[in-house]
Amino acid sequence: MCNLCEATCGLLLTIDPTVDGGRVTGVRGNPADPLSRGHICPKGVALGDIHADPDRLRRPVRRVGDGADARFEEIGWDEALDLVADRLAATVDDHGEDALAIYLGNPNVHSLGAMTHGVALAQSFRTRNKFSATSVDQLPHQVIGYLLYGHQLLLPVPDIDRTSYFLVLGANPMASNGSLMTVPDFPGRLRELHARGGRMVVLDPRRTETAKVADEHHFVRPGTDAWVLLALLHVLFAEGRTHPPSYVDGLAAVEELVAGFTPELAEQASGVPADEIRRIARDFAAADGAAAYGRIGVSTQEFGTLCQWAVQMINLVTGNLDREGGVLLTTPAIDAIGRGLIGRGHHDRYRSRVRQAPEFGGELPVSVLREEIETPGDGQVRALLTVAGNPVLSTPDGVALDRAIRGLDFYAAIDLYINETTRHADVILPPTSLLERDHYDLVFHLLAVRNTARFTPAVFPKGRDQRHDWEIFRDLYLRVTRRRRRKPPLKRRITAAARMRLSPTFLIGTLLRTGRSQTTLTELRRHPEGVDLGPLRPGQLPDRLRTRDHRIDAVPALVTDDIARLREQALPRDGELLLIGRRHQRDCNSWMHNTDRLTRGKARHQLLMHPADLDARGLADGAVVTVRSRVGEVTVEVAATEDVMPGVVSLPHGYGHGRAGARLGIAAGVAGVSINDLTDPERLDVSGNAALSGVPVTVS
Ligand SMILES: Nc1nc2c(c(=O)[nH]1)N[C@H]1C(S)=C(S)[C@@H](COP(=O)(O)OP(=O)(O)OC[C@H]3O[C@@H](n4cnc5c(=O)[nH]c(N)nc54)[C@H](O)[C@@H]3O)O[C@H]1N2
Ligand SMILES: Nc1nc2c(c(=O)[nH]1)N[C@H]1C(S)=C(S)[C@@H](COP(=O)(O)OP(=O)(O)OC[C@H]3O[C@@H](n4cnc5c(=O)[nH]c(N)nc54)[C@H](O)[C@@H]3O)O[C@H]1N2
Ligand code: SF4
Ligand SMILES: [Mo]
Repeated sequence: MCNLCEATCGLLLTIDPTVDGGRVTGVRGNPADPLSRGHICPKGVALGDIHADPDRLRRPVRRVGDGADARFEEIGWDEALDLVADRLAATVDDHGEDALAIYLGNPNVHSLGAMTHGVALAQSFRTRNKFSATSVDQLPHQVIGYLLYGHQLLLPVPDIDRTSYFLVLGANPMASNGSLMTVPDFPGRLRELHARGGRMVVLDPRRTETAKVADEHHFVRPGTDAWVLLALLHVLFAEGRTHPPSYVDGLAAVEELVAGFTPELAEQASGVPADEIRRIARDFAAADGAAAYGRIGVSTQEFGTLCQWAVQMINLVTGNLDREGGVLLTTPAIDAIGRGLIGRGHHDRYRSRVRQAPEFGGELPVSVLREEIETPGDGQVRALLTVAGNPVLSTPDGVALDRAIRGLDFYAAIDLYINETTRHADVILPPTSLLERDHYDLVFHLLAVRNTARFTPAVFPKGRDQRHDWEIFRDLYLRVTRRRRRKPPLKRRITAAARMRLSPTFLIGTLLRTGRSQTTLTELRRHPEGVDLGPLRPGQLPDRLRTRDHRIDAVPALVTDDIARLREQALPRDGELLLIGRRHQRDCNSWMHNTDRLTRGKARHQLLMHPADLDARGLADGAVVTVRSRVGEVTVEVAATEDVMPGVVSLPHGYGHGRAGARLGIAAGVAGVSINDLTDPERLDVSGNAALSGVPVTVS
């Protein structure tokens, strides 16, 4: 099973065992996989390249020297683990728990060991300064899951295999392969939807790969989706097209809240014609199974939480929640929610020291990390641990964060590579690669468009002198605890240490044997292609709600208060440009740009701009332009295209390798610039999620 994105495709590898202890010579999609049905994308083909990559770290390294003179030298595991444990323990003993910051990057959710052991290690540090990629991504979804359904990951999934109307905002599954909707073979599933007579409607400021295969695409001005979504609700209520389930409270209040949000107002704000909004609302309500879906384009904006609330409301008031062809909850073999492996979430139990930003689920918005490092005082961050992340490229104002990280007393990273962030680490601890470790997906079975269970045993034995990530987490936990002056209570320590010593695979076996799992590890080992547990099941609500009264409160205060803020939103001025991001099928967030297979051919990191906007500035296609925001500037080639809405420019996310140069094994022509040198850490949604989309910029 490929773990590079949320699609989790089943693969068939061909191995030549005679080269270097085993080399991948071929990668294909596995037609027998009950979820991915043979799908593969170019990144999956590159899995073997990661394994064989000479740039990939196999042993711990220690940084020697600073700045341009810095280099890394290999050291032994014991020395490296001792060094990291000494410094982490000393930091929290001398300066308090909050002096250590932890950042968990995206690949953690794609690693079994990170889920079973990494989260436990992070939680063993009692610091408030915990961060992750969540707050530059899907935090609004989690907040809404928590507020409406009582659990941050109780997120209904579009029933794409049976729906007849699929409304998509701010997502490009043709390139991303889906997110918070594990949907391998999106192109195939869309063809089937069309063959059934179904429709897909896309709202996006760019005519994306997904928009191009949709039945309808409407340009929407970045950051104004909330107007459109509230107007859709307005029409549904005004025309009596609602038939909500009985377990929902507060719908009269919702009707009142959206009363002023007419399609005409939405048109002014968003550019989507009022008549089209009315028609979409009617089509949606009339469809025999309809699903509204909004992903990071509508999460990473100033009204992300409001957007995600409205998306849920549209599904709910039209009777499409928990309905075949609408949006449904999964029933995975390991129910990580029901069994309490993932907590419900909590909000505003404490706030960040400098900006007073509220926590969610024990994490603070990563947009405050820089100021927590650089602002002196009690609780100032002095040491950092990152696991599988690259916040210098992936979080707002990367230039400032880069500087702040350089100023830390100590920084340790657990990562496969030296990247723009980990190059500042004092020590990097590299785990085994995916092909050397067992995998069971605890997260994405939970979000998949079909119920299946798949276990992937390690393809290659662990190399000599290598460690799995869970072993690194275990060893750090044991060593840090031993060194702490103030240790946790003995009983808790013994239980935690015993649990840290159990392998992830053992834990998966136990979880499958107990509970109400529909399969066992033995069966999954006999069927490496996976076991089919059937289509998603309707009729699970209100039983599965985790709210205290098993009802849905449709009007959580956090959301309704934000509607007032929306009314005050300044609409873009004429001539103003708004910056959005994009993903390409061959990109994998900020890594894998050192692989020839995924980067050969024409560079694809240009600034996309509408010809009319170029003309207005006397610029030509191919010119080198300077893009400026409140925060910073970048210089990049511009490409003219009518695929972006006038007034919108787009840069891909995950580029900007130039700052570290060829040292990362990335060719100069591939390096590009980082969109997050322009994004603004002051622009947050109410959830604390970064508003990465719709950043005002100038281009000259
Ligand atoms: N402007 C803008 N910013 C964005 C986004 C955007 O669309 N626009 N997207 C956001 C999103 S959705 C995300 S998820 C974040 C991603 O941001 P991050 O999670 O911070 O970064 P990644 O680029 O995913 O970097 C992952 C790192 O993990 C390492 N790695 C890979 N596999 C493993 C492993 O198994 N173990 C360990 N220990 N390390 C591993 C890789 O070498 C790489 O260095 O970026 C966010 N930032
Ligand atoms: N090939 C590839 N696949 C990936 C990744 C990758 O880096 N490369 N990353 C993975 C990760 S970590 C994630 S989280 C998922 C994300 O998966 P998706 O959510 O599908 O991500 P994007 O492709 O960035 O699509 C976001 C869309 O939102 C649009 N958009 C921007 N601003 C707005 C706005 O204000 N309103 C509306 N309506 N639309 C807007 C953009 O034009 C873009 O088309 O992809 C995953 N899959
Ligand atoms: S879509 Fe590509 S990267 Fe994602 S899981 Fe499938 S093969 Fe891997
Ligand atoms: Mo993400």
